[in-house]
Amino acid sequence: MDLKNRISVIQGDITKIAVDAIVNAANTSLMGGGGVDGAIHRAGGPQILDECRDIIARQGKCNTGEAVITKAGKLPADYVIHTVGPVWNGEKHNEGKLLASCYRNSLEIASNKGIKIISFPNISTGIYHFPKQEAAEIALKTVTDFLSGSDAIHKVIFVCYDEENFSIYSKLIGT
Ligand code: AR6
Repeated sequence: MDLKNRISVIQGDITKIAVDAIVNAANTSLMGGGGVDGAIHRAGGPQILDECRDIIARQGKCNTGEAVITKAGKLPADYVIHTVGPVWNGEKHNEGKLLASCYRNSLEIASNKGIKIISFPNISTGIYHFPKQEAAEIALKTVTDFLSGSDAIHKVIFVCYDEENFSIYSKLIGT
């Protein structure tokens, strides 16, 4: 399939999206928080937190740039992939590379699970203050590179909550 048809953008609430997996912008504790993380745990119910607790007990905290997978509880999606974005600090700590790792590691986990359709929020661009334009360029480049190297994942949907991100992604994707 044409790469262009495999990437799309919509504006909305990622907890409402019925796809194989949605991605959560979590923190290293995996114990929930504000923003999209809070919304996912609220809507998905306690099963997600229970699985996160088991993961932390097994491997310790989830480092920035890494990702783990749980079932999605009461959400319409089947799985939640939790990834930890970098806190923006003026690119002093490799934030760009770490953000790219979030997207790449999430896609890697998804393709290993046989997931075909995955939705991403705009990782790090809320409470973690990553500049939105730069974050969108990194997200799109990382996803494009991954999809062009593998047919395992059929479709990636960027779910933008705020108007500014939706407008940035729409321009970059050309819709
Ligand atoms: N659906 C889709 N996107 C959303 C939703 C939603 N329901 N709600 C917010 N967003 P943020 P971060 C967008 O702050 O910057 C948490 O406390 C939002 O507009 O959720 O990675 C975690 O526990 C923004 O564009 O995540 C961490 O401590 C994007 O999601 C910390 O926040 C990301 O904003 C992570 O900060």
